[in-house]
Amino acid sequence: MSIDLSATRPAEADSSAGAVATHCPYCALQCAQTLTPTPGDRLPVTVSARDFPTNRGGMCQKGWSSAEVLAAADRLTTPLVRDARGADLRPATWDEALDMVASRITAIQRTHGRDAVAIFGGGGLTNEKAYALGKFARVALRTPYIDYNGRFCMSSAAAASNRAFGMDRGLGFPLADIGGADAVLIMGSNVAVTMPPLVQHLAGVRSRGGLVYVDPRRSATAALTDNGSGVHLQIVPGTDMAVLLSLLHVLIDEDLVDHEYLAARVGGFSDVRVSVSAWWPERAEQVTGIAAGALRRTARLLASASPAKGGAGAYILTGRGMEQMASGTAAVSAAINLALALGLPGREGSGYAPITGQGNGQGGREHGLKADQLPGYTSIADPARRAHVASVWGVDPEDLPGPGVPAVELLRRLGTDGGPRALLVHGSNIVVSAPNAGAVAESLRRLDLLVVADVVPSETASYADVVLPVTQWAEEDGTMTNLEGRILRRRKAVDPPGEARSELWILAELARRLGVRGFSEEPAEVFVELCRASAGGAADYSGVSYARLDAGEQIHWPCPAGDGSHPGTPRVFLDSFPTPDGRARMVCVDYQGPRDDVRGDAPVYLVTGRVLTQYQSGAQTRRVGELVRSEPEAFVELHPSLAESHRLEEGDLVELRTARGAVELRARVTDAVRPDTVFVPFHWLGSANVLTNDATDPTSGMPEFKVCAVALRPARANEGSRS
Ligand SMILES: Nc1nc2c(c(=O)[nH]1)N[C@H]1C(S)=C(S)[C@@H](COP(=O)(O)OP(=O)(O)OC[C@H]3O[C@@H](n4cnc5c(=O)[nH]c(N)nc54)[C@H](O)[C@@H]3O)O[C@H]1N2
Ligand SMILES: Nc1nc2c(c(=O)[nH]1)N[C@H]1C(S)=C(S)[C@@H](COP(=O)(O)OP(=O)(O)OC[C@H]3O[C@@H](n4cnc5c(=O)[nH]c(N)nc54)[C@H](O)[C@@H]3O)O[C@H]1N2
Ligand code: SF4
Ligand SMILES: [Mo]
Repeated sequence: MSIDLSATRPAEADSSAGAVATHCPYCALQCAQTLTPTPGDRLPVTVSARDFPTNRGGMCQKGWSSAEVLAAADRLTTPLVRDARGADLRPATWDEALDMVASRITAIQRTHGRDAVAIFGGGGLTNEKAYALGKFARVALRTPYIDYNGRFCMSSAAAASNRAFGMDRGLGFPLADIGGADAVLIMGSNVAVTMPPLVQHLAGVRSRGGLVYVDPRRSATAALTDNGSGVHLQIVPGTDMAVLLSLLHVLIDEDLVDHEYLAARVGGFSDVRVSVSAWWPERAEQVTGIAAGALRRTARLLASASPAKGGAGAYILTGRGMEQMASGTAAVSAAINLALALGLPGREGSGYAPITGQGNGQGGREHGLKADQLPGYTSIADPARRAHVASVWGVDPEDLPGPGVPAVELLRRLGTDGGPRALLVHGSNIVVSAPNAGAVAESLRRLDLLVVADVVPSETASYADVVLPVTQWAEEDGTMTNLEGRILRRRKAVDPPGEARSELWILAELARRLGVRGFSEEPAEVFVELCRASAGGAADYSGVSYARLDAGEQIHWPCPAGDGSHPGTPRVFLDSFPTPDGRARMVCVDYQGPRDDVRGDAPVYLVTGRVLTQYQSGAQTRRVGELVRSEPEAFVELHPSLAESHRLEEGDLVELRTARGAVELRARVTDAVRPDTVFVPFHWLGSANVLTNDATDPTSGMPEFKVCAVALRPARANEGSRS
């Protein structure tokens, strides 16, 4: 028998010789994995967890089951084209598919101008692919219309961080630093579900009773505050800002601010002090539903943990629960003001940070997927940066387009008069994940050309004229930048199936057909060019190389070239802030509630978010058997008293309706949500985003995913089964 086994499993696969060290395909924690090729087996690799400072040997179920997506039954293995609207997609050769895309782009641009073609990117793409896609938009298409799904994710935190600190790097410190803090305030980031291995880093603060968690739901992370580990503030949805303004009010009122730090390192405090003077905890209690006493105790807890008061340190961390609002930038500014008043940012053992989301949501915006940014996290409107990047790209700076528009606006303009008539989607499933998704589907139908590059036939791909099959994480080399701004290596373990090709090859081939040279299909070459283009920018990678990363994944940007020995920057702002005067800036912000607030005809708050065993639009995780068994379909969580008043029981179908659309979902009756609130996850077509509001933040372009007003009633389908 042993001879048979060795026949199907070559010797090198049985030893660890073929094993490859890489990182999980999904979220920004980028848990370290080892992939061992298993030729001849149903799954091409086995996945095991590797010890690393972020995941400490842990992985969640999505990471453990990630190999399943490599072998998905409907994995895309050949290009597909549609000969006419209404015709079925049919297999095609690469030449046929790429010729079709190039010739139709050329025709559309000839008739309607360069701006008639747009790109929508994704925060799951490697740094190399994100860079190549940004360059492709600006050099091969010469269109301003490029943006990405990171706009839905990190844009409010990024905008507020940039204006306060002059820089935005997710965590400006290694994740492990939070382990020593006396207090950690987490605003709407359900880490126990969205980054389970991260919870290990909260053990210290929980043992000291210092975890404060703000969420309208008693989520798994809220449960981490039980048994004296901390406190859960179960706020009225969309009122985080009122919590933050009143916490700052208490700090000032009780003279708990860090005067020395404010004098030395911060501008704008005197105005902010006036602006929060009306936010007595008793007033905030009316808005947030949190007792004034609890707000005062929270402010004192944070102050006593702060370095100024001799504490071991404090962190304020924000997540999508607070940021995905049309006032998200202001809310993050309120969080940063609070952190600055406590003297936390730029101090070892303390800080403010947003917890990033996608595997490379960080790198995506650093290398040019965002409408207004060039590589190195620099402004596309800055003449000096245009000149630098144009010289790396070998083009005239005058030929680079200017800033485009944020994602929601881009999607709205598709197919309208003067708007883009063609769209290339790389790494996003917008008909599931964009707000007011029904309107997005309408936009896609208006296009003359939709091209979707993906690993599986996503719901968005079903609208496409051309579908391009691409490689997945285990099939490619590259780099990813995790939630701590740490640059990681993604390494190839197996060949892709069928005709699936790397996006770098696809972009190089398309550029060539459009008459443009200078696109490499080799990740290592693209990385060298990316590093050069980033030189001198905020996210300076010019001192990084594959060789250095292969010797140890210790480098956090910025890492300028210098003499080649710059160690990178694990902790930012220790000496000063990268602002013109070296000081952080407080910004006055006014309280704003949800845009679509509850009213007579829509009396309940709808909040949206995630479950542990599904990822984003579900395109990947809905193809993994054990994850589907765990969460097979969308649902609505509602409180027993709300259920009773609508005569609803566990498992009943509930109709949810907003101004945007209506859905019917199964009820999960639970006292984990407030009686005035229902929760719906967004991982399925026809779930949360049929209902969500696409109003956006004026500064960041972030849509108001998290909170809107909804009407609910038993679905008609229940009536028959009930009587
Ligand atoms: N399992 C899983 N993990 C993931 C992902 C996934 O899809 N699935 N996606 C990854 C990505 S891209 C991201 S961005 C992160 C997101 O990670 P999180 O920010 O943790 O994710 P969400 O579940 O969207 O939202 C967090 C919480 O916000 C709460 N919330 C809703 N409204 C409000 C409000 O008004 N105020 C406050 N304070 N809280 C509110 C929700 O109840 C929810 O528990 O997760 C990453 N990890
Ligand atoms: N209601 C509501 N909606 C939300 C949110 C919310 O909290 N509530 N959260 C928002 C947030 S934070 C985010 S980040 C978005 C995410 O939502 P999406 O942008 O839809 O994210 P994914 O589902 O990860 O989509 C990635 C797609 O790219 C494919 N893919 C994977 N790797 C590659 C690759 O290398 N190349 C290419 N071309 N394709 C690849 C996957 O198969 C998948 O189809 O959703 C947003 N939508
Ligand atoms: S926590 Fe994130 S990176 Fe870690 S295994 Fe789960 S999905 Fe992957
Ligand atoms: Mo995200």
